[in-house]
Amino acid sequence: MRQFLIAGNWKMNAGPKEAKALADQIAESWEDKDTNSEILICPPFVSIPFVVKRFRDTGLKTGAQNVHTENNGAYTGEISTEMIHELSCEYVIAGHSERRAYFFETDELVAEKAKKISDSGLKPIVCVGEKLDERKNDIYRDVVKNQTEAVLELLDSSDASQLVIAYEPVWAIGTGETATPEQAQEMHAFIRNLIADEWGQEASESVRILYGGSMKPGNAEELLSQPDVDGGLIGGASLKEESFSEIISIAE
Ligand code: 3PY
Repeated sequence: MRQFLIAGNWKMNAGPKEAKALADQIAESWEDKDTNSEILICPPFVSIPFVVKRFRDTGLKTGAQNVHTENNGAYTGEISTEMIHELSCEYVIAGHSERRAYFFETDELVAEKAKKISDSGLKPIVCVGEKLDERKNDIYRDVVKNQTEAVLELLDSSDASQLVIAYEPVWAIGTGETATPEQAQEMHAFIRNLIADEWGQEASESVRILYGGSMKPGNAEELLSQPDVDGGLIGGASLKEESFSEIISIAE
């Protein structure tokens, strides 16, 4: 039985002041919740310490949105897994489509990041997903296959229970569009089959596959009820306590 992971990706939103206030609201509403899901927030780097501090002893978790593959050195502007570890984060997102699009991250680099995250004892949330033209041209399965297999080749089946994959169709990010539950389930099952082919059935059953791309209270129930959807990576709706809390309740 896979535990749901409900993860908020704040992207480049919520600097320290706003993050403190939002973390406070989330932690307060969490006090009355009785949930079996794992709840995670990934703030911008500068806000991580404030969210970690507020979430201490609550069971709520904090993660980072990106990482470099080296431990330290002359990489101006970058952050290492060791630094993220030191902040008491548990997860790191790798290969969000915005990083693939605006920072030219390739499948190979994303896989290297996932390997580095995993080797350092943190848990990778690897984002995969096709663009609109790739869906229209019916090559979306090939795109997601290449993205996923690059990661499966560098990691191995012993990493399965720590690995999270987020299927985020790019055409559903920041557009208000969402994949239908059937489209999401088809792709989640497809990804799980790729894992089974590479690592075996048992390992494939322990990898959590999240849906991302405009998940909100209005569509969360249908998406989360699909058999291969193990939670959500939530953008805009995680920046509002009410909508994030509502998704957490729906996940129950
Ligand atoms: C979104 O929901 O917009 C996301 O990109 C989540 O990562």
